[in-house]
Amino acid sequence: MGQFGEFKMTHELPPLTYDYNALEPHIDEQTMKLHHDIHHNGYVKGLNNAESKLAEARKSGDYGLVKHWEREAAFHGAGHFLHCIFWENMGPNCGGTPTGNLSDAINSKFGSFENFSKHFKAAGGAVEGSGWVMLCWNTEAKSLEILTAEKHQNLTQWVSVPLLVCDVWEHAYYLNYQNKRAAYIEAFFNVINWENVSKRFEAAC
Ligand code: MN3
Repeated sequence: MGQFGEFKMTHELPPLTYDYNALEPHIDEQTMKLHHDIHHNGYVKGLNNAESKLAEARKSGDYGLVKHWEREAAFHGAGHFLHCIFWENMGPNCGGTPTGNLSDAINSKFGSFENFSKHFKAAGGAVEGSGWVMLCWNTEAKSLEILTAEKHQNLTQWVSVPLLVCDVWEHAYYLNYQNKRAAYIEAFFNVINWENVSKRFEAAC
């Protein structure tokens, strides 16, 4: 790292905790492999690069490119952290419906699980271009919310903690579902690890 040897590359691609083919037939092996190893890894590299450039700027006092690197940190950082949640939100032999406090909170906010899933699927289908649909916990309002993101970092309520995130970039589904994003989101519900979502909910609220 030359003169900036004190900077540590802190972000790493986390390994999947299940096989690339474990989510078949809902999400295919090749999509998982490309998505995790290539796409997600690109965000890890991009975030580390942006953070190293910002560290250099602090050291040199030259903030001429600060706007650019802050934008890069937002895009790649949001991309990295959302994918970390996404992989853990899914699993083999999952799907079904939530239980316990999360189930109660979903029923209380949305009326029923069915109402929640209709809203979530519609919002995911309506994301313009590349983005995400998420179930979040708003830490100020103390309330569950369905929010969407364009790219990774645009559109949000800043105080929200993502609990369940669904990647609706074309790289998440195009090999298997082509243009049928709705069919992919429908299939995503068969691999949701509600235990992981519940764990995130209990930690956030
Ligand atoms: Mn992705």
